[in-house]
Amino acid sequence: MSVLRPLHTGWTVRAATGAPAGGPFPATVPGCVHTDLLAAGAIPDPFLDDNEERLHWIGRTAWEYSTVFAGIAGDRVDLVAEGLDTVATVTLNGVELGRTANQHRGYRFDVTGVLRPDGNELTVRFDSAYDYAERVRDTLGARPNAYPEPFQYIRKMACNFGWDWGPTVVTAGIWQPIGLYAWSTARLARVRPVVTVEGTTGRVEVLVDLERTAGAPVLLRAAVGGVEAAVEVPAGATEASVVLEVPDAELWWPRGYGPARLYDLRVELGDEVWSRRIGFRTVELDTAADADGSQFVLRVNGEPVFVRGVNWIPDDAFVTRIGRERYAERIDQAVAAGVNYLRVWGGGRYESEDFYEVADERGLLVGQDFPFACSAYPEEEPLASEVAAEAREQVVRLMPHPSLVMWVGNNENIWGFHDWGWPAELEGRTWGEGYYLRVLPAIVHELDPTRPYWPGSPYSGDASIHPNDPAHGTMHIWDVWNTHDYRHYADYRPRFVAEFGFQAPPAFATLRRAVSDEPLTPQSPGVAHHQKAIGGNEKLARGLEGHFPAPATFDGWHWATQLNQARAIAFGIEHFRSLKPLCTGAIVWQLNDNWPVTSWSAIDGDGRRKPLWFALRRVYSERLVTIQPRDGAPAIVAVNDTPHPWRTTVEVRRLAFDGSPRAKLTLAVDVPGGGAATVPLPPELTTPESPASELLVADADGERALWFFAEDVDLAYPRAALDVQVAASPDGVDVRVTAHALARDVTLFPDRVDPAATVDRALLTLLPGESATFHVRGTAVADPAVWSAAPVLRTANDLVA
Ligand code: BMA
Repeated sequence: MSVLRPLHTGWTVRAATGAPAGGPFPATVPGCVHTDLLAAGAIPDPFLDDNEERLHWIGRTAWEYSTVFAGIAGDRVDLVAEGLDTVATVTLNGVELGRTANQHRGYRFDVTGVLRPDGNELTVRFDSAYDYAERVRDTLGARPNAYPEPFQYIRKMACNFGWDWGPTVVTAGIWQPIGLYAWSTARLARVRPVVTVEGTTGRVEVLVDLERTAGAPVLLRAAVGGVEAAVEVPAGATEASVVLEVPDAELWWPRGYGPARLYDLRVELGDEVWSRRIGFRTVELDTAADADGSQFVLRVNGEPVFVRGVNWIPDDAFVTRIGRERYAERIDQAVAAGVNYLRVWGGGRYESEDFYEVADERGLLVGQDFPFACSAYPEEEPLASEVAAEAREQVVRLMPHPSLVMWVGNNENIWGFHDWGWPAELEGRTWGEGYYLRVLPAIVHELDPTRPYWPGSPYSGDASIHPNDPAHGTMHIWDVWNTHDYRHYADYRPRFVAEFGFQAPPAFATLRRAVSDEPLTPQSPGVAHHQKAIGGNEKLARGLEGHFPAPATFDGWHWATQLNQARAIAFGIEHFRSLKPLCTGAIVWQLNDNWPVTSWSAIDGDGRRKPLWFALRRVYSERLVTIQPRDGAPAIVAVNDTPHPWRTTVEVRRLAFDGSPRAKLTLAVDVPGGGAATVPLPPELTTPESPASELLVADADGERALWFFAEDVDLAYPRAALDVQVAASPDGVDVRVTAHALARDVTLFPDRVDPAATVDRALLTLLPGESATFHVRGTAVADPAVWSAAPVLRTANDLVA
């Protein structure tokens, strides 16, 4: 007999040390203290204006959660806490059950002798994470960190202490489910399904660890895909295994290669049931040396997959607010942009079951960083044991998920050691190298030998090679955002770009909701507070130089910087994809935000898509036509990420801005499955008579690539002459825009009309005489005047003319 009883009701929280708002307040479990205080009306919303600044005391306070509940009967009863954030003392009926200091672990306490039939009092006291981390720092010695916060001295999500896109909200609370578990004889302490494919057979070796109260034999059963197996576990044994073989198993394929077939795997011990959805697929990371350095090729079921990726950060600074629906919405936004890979960045968490289940279903690939980021981590106690314990737990928790294809040791820490002056500051102290090169790979290899491990992002595969060497393994490109123009992406010939990014403000409606400044300006206090990057606004302005004139108004700044972000990242991706197969992946920094902020994201903190998202959808199309410089002249490059050959006809035209034809050519292009083809163009196409007022247009299979012979600032754009007609539709309005002169990057901002409204396309370039319909949802406003003018309707022409 086993029974699980959640303990999620009747909780209160109060400050256990002096605090401006002490409670007790009703508490949500799972949850955290900030959201409890917010729900009680005890604090203002930390995401609005600069409220965050006045709430740092919360992270410096000790908090006590308590509840009273009735007991349950059993031979053995455990209190199971799947996650405590972070420095907790757990007490039941006055008896201290244990102390914990790791957000990334779960805990189980035997409460059989302590539990009463009724009136049980459970308290979980959380000491200040700062106090703990600072004590560890003072004991072990301070080490370098890119941020002035002590997050590397405590096993708690780093970005909870703030980041260059996130608020500092140091949380405490019971952040994962908690409950009582009553059982007898034996229970499943750990289940490890090792899933492999042999020929056409899908194989699952189910490795089980048992915990026992009695020595009696127990029956272990497992089933998958109609195949069953059972074994009697003899009295006293605490390990057992069964093997299941599914003949002619259907494979789990990543998006673009085939269906993401999942199988239910069910494991039973007595009446206890453990079930997960698994997928049969193989994964290999091929880092073989070649003439250009060493490659970084991900192969799934033997097929090399070009990674069209985005970096994923926790989708809310208060992660306990992110439910299944929110995960699905955000991940589906990535999917709709053509993304096939999510990198779970190391300043966050080991992502949730919801995240991985959605990724499994969508056929997405996921690389999970171990949570270490941008700082030197001590390898002494109390951290060493915590790191090993959490890694063992999390590798096993996530191994059923077919979407998980790679473990990565850390974010930028090996790079930091090489380039950020750490050795001098460290004076011989540890910095985490042992975790990344020895401890973590050994744990992955021991517990989940089916998955590749890579020591860092970035990493070059060998300690003697610079970790960010473009010719080897993965690299991060940050000089573009920090110091260089975005055309500098083209100077790189990288094997795999795991981070590169460019900032822009969030959608106007998002900024307006979060900031009450009147008027809003790029420098007004609330807008400035919602920009966390050092010199962020100056870098935005510098990034415009040579592309667009310095904007004179807030609306001009907002549009110009959003457009420039989209242009910069599209420029980078088209270049990296055109290098296929030299380059095998690009992961944009970053998909999402964790509050309303100016950042590198494609989707802002309120879930609104920036123009960058629409640019991604174009350049992450599995078949891409792009025009790239080759031997000093523009050439057609067709990139085919599908496994099937692609034969297409490309019509290339050189046109004057007024639409008059200058030259034309029709090309038949053959691109092998998974390949790319480059086709040079003859001089009559590549040589303009007037570089400032001509362009190349390449049309193929409904996709269009453009080439301008100069930057926007130097182009003789006509004043955009757009006709706008609006018609009601069942869920909004259709806005039909007709161009009478060349109109570049035509974009509608429906959130300027109604914060609830969204649009299905953006950044369309219309040649003279062309029309496009923008389908707007969520508003009934049908007055054409509203949809015809800035700041609702914008073009690149506006910024220059
Ligand atoms: C890299 C990332 C993040 C950071 C981003 C932008 O360092 O790994 O740490 O947010 O650049 O600065």
